[in-house]
Amino acid sequence: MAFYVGPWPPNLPGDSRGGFLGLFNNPNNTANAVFPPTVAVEFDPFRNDWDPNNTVNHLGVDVKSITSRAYVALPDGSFNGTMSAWVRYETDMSTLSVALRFDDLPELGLYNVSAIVDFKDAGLPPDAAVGFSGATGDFIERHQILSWSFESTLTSVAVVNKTVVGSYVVHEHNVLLF
Ligand SMILES: [Ca+2]
Repeated sequence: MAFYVGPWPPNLPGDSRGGFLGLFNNPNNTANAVFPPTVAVEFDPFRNDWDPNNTVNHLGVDVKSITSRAYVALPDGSFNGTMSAWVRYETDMSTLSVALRFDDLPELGLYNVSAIVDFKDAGLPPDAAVGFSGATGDFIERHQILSWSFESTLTSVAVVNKTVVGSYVVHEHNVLLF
């Protein structure tokens, strides 16, 4: 699953099923003509061809591509139980940083990844959508967003739907995002 920032209003890119998380077009499909600019933080428990080859589970920052610009490898089997994640964007440094804690496996400590991301260069419009999206496919997982919050120093943030009953079926994968 992924937390993302993308165009508003959000729509489903063509051929973005499976491991493309419903966020990125399959770049191998020549029928795709529209590539919505999207920046995402992926919590990925399934290794596809485009994923890092030294790990299965990883936490990645994706910028207009399903291939992560930066990632951190996570232990096998760690995407289980309750987790907490913090996503932060520092405008001055154009840096997107993510911290992930496995609440049920505290001995693992914190995992961090960060990447230089310029939202304007990424093509994101001034009005952007923020939310969650998940993969589809033959392997079933259950992701539950137990709680999340969003803060911005901008004055014009419209909360369209603050009720999140996040239980979409796609491994037990409970995430608290702050
Ligand atoms: Ca994947």
